[in-house]
Amino acid sequence: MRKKLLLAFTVLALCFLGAAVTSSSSRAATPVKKWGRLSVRGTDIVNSKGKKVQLKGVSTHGIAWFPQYINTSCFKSFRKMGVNTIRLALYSNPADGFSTKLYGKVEEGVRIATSLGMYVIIDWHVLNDQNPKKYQKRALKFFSRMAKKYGGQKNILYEICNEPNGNVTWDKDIRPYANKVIKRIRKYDKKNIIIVGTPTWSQDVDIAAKSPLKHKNIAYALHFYAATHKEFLQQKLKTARKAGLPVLVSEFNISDASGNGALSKSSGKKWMKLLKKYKIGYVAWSICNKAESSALIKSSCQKTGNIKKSNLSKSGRWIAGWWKK
Ligand code: IDC
Repeated sequence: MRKKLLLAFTVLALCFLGAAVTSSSSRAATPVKKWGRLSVRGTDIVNSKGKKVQLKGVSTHGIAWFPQYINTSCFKSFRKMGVNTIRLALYSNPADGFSTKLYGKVEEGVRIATSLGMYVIIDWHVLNDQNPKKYQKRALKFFSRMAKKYGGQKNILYEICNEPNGNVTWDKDIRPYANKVIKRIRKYDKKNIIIVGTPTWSQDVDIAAKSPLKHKNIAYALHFYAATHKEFLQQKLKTARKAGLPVLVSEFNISDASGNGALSKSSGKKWMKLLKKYKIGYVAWSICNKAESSALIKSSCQKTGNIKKSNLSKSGRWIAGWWKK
């Protein structure tokens, strides 16, 4: 009799404990639960209730090079630090690792971010291929596949050309490319935000502002590396905003533009203040431990999950200081 009572008591106690644990983990609403589907209204990105929100994200490095960071524990550790968005960078240039075999990796990343209630940016990472038109056919196929799969989800953003550069113009190249890709995505996904890169490594938002696209829920990319890009680029942002352009900083670091070199915290601080003033979201480059100063993880750290603040590099720690502000 005593034994039975003890058993019943233990079972009951375990049930209580279980309930307490589940309710405490589900009590902390995920970013997507809190904000729902995002959209663009005027110059701002707003949540499902129309309130301005500021995305705080981290970008993978090229997923051909650092696929190991695409795992639940890794994304979760960034969420814990205050990150609400993951960007998955798929370089579109074969010399930079592009392969259709990586589509599965992108999808794995989307699945993980979704299960964690995080926003996810699917980034077609045009860089050394310069002109997004170069692999336009491939981009159309890629985004058809993604939009068909994820068009019904609330947490998806598409970035259709990371950084056009070289002899590429907004009117001749990027705008026509964007119109084609946006039209294709909108066949399957009527609402989620599409981010469009701008000329000169996604710096010329002032030029895009002169002839913006006619579609809804479009944001324009501004990328900065604070040790290189200072007042000159901030001025472009101000000009674009004045003209009514919705801008998102879908990539930045406080290193120099090579992704390496000395950090500039003072320039970084000016940027952060400006972004806060406008409530512009920002996504840090990049989740890896490569020996370059823009890597967010210390190069001595071999962990690919359960990342703590103490595992972050100098740039990582500085940037992480803004995530909970
Ligand atoms: C850099 C990586 C570097 C890699 C190189 C490949 O940090 O390890 O060897 O790409 O070309 C960007 C790009 C981003 C760059 C980054 C730093 O979007 O792909 O990553 N950067 O150069 N724009 C400005 C800087």
